[in-house]
Amino acid sequence: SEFDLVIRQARVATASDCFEADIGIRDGRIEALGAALAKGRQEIDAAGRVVTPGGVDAHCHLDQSMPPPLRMADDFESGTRSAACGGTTTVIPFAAQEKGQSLRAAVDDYHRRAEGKAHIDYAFHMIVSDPTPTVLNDDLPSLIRAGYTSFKVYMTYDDLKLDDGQILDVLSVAREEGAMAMIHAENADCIEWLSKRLEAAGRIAPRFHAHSRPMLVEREATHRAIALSELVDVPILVVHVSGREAVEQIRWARAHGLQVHAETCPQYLFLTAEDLGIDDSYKGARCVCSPPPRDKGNQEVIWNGLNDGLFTIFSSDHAPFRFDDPEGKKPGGQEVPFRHIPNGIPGLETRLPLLYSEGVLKGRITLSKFVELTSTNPAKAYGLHPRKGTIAPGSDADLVMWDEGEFELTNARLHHAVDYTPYEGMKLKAWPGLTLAGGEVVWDGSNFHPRAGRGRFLSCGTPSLRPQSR
Ligand code: DUC
Ligand code: ZN
Ligand code: ZN
Ligand code: ZN
Repeated sequence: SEFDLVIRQARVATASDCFEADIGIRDGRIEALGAALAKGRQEIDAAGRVVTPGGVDAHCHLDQSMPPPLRMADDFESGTRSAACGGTTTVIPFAAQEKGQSLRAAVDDYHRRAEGKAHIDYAFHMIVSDPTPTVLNDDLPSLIRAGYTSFKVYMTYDDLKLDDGQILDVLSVAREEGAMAMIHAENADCIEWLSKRLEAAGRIAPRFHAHSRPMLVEREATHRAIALSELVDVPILVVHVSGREAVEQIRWARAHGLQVHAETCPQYLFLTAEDLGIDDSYKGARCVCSPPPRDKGNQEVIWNGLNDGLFTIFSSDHAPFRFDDPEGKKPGGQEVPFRHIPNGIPGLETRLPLLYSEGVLKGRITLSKFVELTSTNPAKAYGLHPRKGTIAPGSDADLVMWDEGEFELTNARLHHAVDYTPYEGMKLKAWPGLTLAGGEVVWDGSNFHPRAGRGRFLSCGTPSLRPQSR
């Protein structure tokens, strides 16, 4: 029978191959790949154009509860809109447990936040902030079995952080149930001690955020996270790795045969600590995130790690706060000391074009490596492969067709609800010219095609990343 849609003569790129093929789509799935496929009711000519699997953004924050007056700018509607226009077709944001709240209540709460709003498919990681006996013995194991097969733990942030004993407890559950544990590795006490000293000395401008979290703070916590994972004998994934010192710890772990996966993000390739300010201007608040961006030398270390297999996943860590807003970077309308600036920068829509343009088209990584880092590996790590993360018969018809040319990255181009992009003015050589989600056009290169509720909740299976060899 007839295809719903045929994409003709695409340069199909997967994590393992690049080849020319027609892509036949029916009922939202890829049904056939091959030469001269039969006609479709709709046809798209992709001659000479690269087609990649839709991006899987496995680290983003949407509509996550914040202490008042703070509020995230993007909910599941605007966040998934922005993602789709940047070539991402699956997001995995967080269902964050608050202290005193049951983990189940947290998951239910985030389902309600997403219900009927998402333009693309979504799953959830849990954030475990209160590992009570009930959470450890009942909620966490049963939620993992119910399709929430990953969770994040924090070593810093007062309202989220776990101590080492608590981390060992939750890692034991991950081992028992085969879940993927993501770890935010920064030493909370060092940050607290440095922050107090800086504040006492009147050093409160946004740029001092970077001084309060130097690389050793991340290096020590990364090493400790690795040791905890070794003790429990369970793989971990170290999220948002910012530079050389954490990378050295991860290389050390791999050399000792430990299963440590690593994620990095665009801010560690394209921003430096100078973007937090070279003087006491408040503008730098826009780039306050944790860990902070480092320097040019560290950007090169991250590029090398992307190319040589150190990194498993490239995510945005989209954490959307408006700059000129009492709910955002100016809490209550005030320019506040760096400690009170909400952490995070937007990046859902810019993640793929930045890496494609600056990585693939500048020869720093191959096209297959791009697909692996942005789509295939995140799908595998969180149990969504091969439904997501590849172009193959039976996979969802989540695809991106790339335009090459001159694209100035400006916030006016973007579809999030944030009032800035940290990458304003960058000249890129590529941008998604078409995004298909479940076989439907959501982005055609000029226009967004909304259908809130098109995105479905994805129950995650067992993580299926291959063991690391280096
Ligand atoms: N750091 C985090 O740990 N989460 C959200 C944003 C940020 O900067
Ligand atoms: Zn984090
Ligand atoms: Zn994050
Ligand atoms: Zn259109």
